[in-house]
Amino acid sequence: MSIRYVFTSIQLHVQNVEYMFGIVGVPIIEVAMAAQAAGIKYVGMRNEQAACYAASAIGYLTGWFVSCCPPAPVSQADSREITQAVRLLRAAQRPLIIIGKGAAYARAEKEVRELVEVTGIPFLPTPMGKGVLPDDHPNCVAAARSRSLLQADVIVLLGARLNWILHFGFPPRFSPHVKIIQVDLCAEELSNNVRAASALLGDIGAVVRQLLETVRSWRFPSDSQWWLTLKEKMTANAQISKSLALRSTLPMNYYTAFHHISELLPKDCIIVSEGANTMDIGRTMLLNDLPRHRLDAGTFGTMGVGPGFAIAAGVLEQTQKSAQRVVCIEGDSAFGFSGMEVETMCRYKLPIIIIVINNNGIYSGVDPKTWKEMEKMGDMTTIAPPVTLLPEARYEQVMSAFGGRGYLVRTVEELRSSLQESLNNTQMPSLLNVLIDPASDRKQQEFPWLTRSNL
Ligand SMILES: Cc1ncc(C[n+]2csc(CCOP(=O)(O)OP(=O)(O)O)c2C)c(N)n1
Ligand SMILES: [Mg+2]
Repeated sequence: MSIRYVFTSIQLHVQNVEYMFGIVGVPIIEVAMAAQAAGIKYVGMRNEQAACYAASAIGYLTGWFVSCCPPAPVSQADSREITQAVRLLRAAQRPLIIIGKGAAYARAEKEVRELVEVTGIPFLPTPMGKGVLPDDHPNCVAAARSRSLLQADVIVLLGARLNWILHFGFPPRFSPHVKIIQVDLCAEELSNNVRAASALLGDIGAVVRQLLETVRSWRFPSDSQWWLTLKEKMTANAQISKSLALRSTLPMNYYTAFHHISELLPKDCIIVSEGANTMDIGRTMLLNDLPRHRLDAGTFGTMGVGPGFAIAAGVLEQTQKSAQRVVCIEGDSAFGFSGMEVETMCRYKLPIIIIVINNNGIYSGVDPKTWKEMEKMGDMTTIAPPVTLLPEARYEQVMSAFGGRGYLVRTVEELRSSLQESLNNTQMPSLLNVLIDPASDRKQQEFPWLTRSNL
């Protein structure tokens, strides 16, 4: 083993690196061995891409980013900007706080909760901002997302980027007159896409504390027209989701599957998710109670992140005394990107439950009978709709191939019993292959412009 490799791994150890994810081959094997000898946990993955996703998730979950540098100074915003922000906030008719992943990264949950509870302003979490405050917090207006974005006149943006997830901050999803109070640690993000009415550069926790000190006892009235509008919309949307969730026809739809999953999931489990409908609907139906307990395809909507994220979370959970399950909810297409990482999960006996929401395709698919009929028509490369995947593929057998528990699920009863069994089985990972209606869709969207196909 070369001196250089040993030196590298010892350096990593000195820099507090605890985990290394990778794939070895000559001449890298020695690096992994030296890392192990230096006390670093080496997790052998099946694909470098998944290894990178796992490493990034470890950083996010543990708060360990660049420990080779001295701790970064906690920066505060310019006090004149704070005064301006509070002036805007106090004049707002329809204020909204958007809690982004940056607030989770900054571990600012205490300060953000105080801001929400002192001011009484409604809040909306971004996908990975979910859980900074619990999704069932009375000020959470996620169930009236479109309405709150469209009509808010002043938005406090806490560590969230105005990218496609937030429709770039543009009309028709936002009011053209909306005033953004933007809090971010990253100077380049300020006024990105929409010019901030107040740009607060600094650590989210520290800046929110500044806002709290200046806003003092001002409170947005809970009997305002804004709150009434939002509550009305939330009730109406909740009723639509509920009626879809309670349908008992088979195959299940997305809402029914998620309703039963959400009833059984422990509040403190880490939820990982990717897919299109699977991720979007799951986001609204599966509640988060704790910060940094949801990992999903987030900013870039990149498929393939799920298993790597789940492995990182699983490795961390495995070291806890009361290890919680990591629940990885995958669309059937999304699962295909990094599916071989199931072997990694089984090799290390990680506490992971994969739930594949299987609709035979990307957004939708066809049933086995239609597929057979299409096959009779000729060459499938010219006939099969590009979104389709093999109907009723047996993804659960990928798990059983490596010694984990695989379940084929068609009914609500099977879903509930297999999930319960998987939650009780702390020895091995499991995979539930949940066959849903290939034509199941999202409930009607008020603004389908980013999810609508041009077909
Ligand atoms: C790396 C990458 N390739 C392709 C895509 C395009 N894409 C968007 S969502 C998606 C998969 C959606 O299907 P599925 O995971 O089965 O979820 P469903 O909508 O069917 O529930 C794909 C391939 C992407 N987002 N990322
Ligand atoms: Mg699918």
